[in-house]
Amino acid sequence: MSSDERRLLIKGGTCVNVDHKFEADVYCQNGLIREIGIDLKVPEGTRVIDANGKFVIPGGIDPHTHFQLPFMGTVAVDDFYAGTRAAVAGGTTMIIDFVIPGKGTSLLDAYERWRGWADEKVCCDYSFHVAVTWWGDQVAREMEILTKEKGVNSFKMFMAYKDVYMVNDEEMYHAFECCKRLGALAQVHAENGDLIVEGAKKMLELGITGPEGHEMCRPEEVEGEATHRAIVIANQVNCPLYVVHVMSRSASDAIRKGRQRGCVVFGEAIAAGLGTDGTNYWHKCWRHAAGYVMGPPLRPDSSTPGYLMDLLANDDLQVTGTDNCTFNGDQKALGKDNFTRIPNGVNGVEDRLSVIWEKGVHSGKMDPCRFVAITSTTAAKIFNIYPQKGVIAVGSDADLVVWDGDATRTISATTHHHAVDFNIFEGMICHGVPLVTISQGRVVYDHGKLDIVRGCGRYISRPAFSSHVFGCVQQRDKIPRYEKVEREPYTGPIVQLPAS
Ligand code: URQ
Ligand code: ZN
Ligand code: ZN
Repeated sequence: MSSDERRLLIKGGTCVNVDHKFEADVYCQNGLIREIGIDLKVPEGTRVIDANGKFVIPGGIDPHTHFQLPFMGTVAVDDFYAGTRAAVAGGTTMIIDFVIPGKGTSLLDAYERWRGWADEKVCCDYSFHVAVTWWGDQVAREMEILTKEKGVNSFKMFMAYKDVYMVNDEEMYHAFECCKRLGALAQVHAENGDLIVEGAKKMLELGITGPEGHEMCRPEEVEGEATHRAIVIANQVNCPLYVVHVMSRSASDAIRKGRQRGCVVFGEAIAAGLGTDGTNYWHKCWRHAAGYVMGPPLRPDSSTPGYLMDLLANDDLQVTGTDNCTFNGDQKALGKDNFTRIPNGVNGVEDRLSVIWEKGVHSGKMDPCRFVAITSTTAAKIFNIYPQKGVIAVGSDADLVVWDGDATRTISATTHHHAVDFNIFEGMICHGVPLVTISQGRVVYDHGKLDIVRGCGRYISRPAFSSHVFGCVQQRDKIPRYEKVEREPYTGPIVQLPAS
């Protein structure tokens, strides 16, 4: 692409960073933000984007996707091309996906396999978390290589999906110790996997095979208990913790209480949990109900989405993602007679920003600066790619969105850019519309028209020891937590035990 086309002036907008809003033009060249100011003079041939009366925000960062995940006997239908296509159409310019090795297999081999899938397809920048689905010396060794040589600074442990991804408390303890030593963030899928198995048996014995059984077998206390347990285990090893897809009052309250007592824990809400709820599992249409099946389930308490948004507004929850892991109707139908076989996962990557603007900013719960924090900046800080990403600043990547906070759009599978044939937000009207998405200084989406290049996204390495995460952790290690009591030896009587 000629250098002229890589010269871009976003003119007349209201720029929004996490700390303030300001009127300014933004000049970008060759993928970076070069100048920010009023009435900028720019070189001939610069492409001008009119942002008058609109916001200019940092491109969204979605820290939780599963594109083309092989899962429950099939493969998620949004692959790295369709998934990142949907992302940029919705104003997201970076995603962080998950490498998930099978139990007993190499984390490094899985990382290389996932890189092969993604690099040739992504339309925007991306990175990978890596899942730890088993424990042993090899895992520790490979975690070190991934952290020091592959730019991975986050590892996810599943407390659910028994016999598939699930690790037990002892394995999680050792994985947390390793994360802490490496300066990597420990992430958890927090549900009690043993209770889920028993709960599912109970449902099926009662003849409850439909999607309603999916929620009833794992009610929110099953998520809340595991969330609390993960926070305690992480705190015992002084390891920072990130709880993915917080779906309930119980889990979010465990995080809020953990933070209040000084634990270093971050909570991630997802678009699905903020924009819809678990009453859909009781819908009479099986395909509709199955379309909402994900883990942890959406909650039937219809006040939950508003509650989670309130917590995001006041920083009791910190980040939003989507957990985008999509399956068509014929794939969901693998579980038509048994809900435990319905591939778990829903959409979100295209609609996250509009759903959160509608439910968070248009509702008056938060301002545009907080919106930018929870959709971009905080994720950049947590995953240690700030200020390269997540801010409108000179020298930062030119990942930007011209955002119309007043316009509305109606969400539908008939118009979305996903590969999947279903949208959990079908028919929802949202204030907050991306007009222009700019990725690496290129216009990739312009008033409904995509201009993407398959494979042009970059893998973004993420250094260890993010100060936003580890800022106080290392100091805590210097403070003695345990001290021995010096005392005279005991010389009294000792009971004689039978010689067994
Ligand atoms: O559990 C996850 O995050 C992955 C396997 C996606 N599926 C889901 O239901 N959340
Ligand atoms: Zn999960
Ligand atoms: Zn997930």
